[in-house]
Amino acid sequence: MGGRALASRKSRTSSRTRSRRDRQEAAPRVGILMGSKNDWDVMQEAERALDALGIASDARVISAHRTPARLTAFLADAEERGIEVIIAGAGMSAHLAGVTAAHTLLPVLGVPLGGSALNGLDALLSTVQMPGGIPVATFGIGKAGAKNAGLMAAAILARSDAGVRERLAKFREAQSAAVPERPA
Ligand code: RP5
Repeated sequence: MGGRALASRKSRTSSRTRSRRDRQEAAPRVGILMGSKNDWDVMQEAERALDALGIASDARVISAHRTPARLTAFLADAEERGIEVIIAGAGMSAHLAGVTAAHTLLPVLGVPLGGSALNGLDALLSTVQMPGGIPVATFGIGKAGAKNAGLMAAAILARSDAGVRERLAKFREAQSAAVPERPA
């Protein structure tokens, strides 16, 4: 093969390798599921927390009740696609986190959402009262819960990823530094 042809083949190969590597680096490690598109305003807090720590996530509207087939399809190859933790937020009679946990061995972090006649107490109890054998780690109702679920997902990843651990430590330092010593 001539020099030019070889060079062009090398460059094609290296750009193929590069784009494959780029895709791998950007591959989502956390799935953020929510029962309705109306949950996004709250669940975005989880995405923001992960984003700030350089962790790619994949947000999907998937309801345990309204789109059960979409849930099983998402979970069928989630691990294979590189998902390591799943955050599931739902309101009312919230079964999303529990049904998700039933279909995967990945850790599932449940976020109960407000907005119902019972202000999220229904979702909190539905999410937290799992029968023994299928665990869901349950967070607070609403935005603080979604944010903390994102941070907990990061803490889980940090156990085997020094870069995430370092960014998490820096986030904590910056958070402490931003708290004034006096109220005014
Ligand atoms: C749940 O029911 C969803 O997670 C949402 O919080 C709640 C109401 O859904 P929409 O009627 O607003 O779509 O499944």
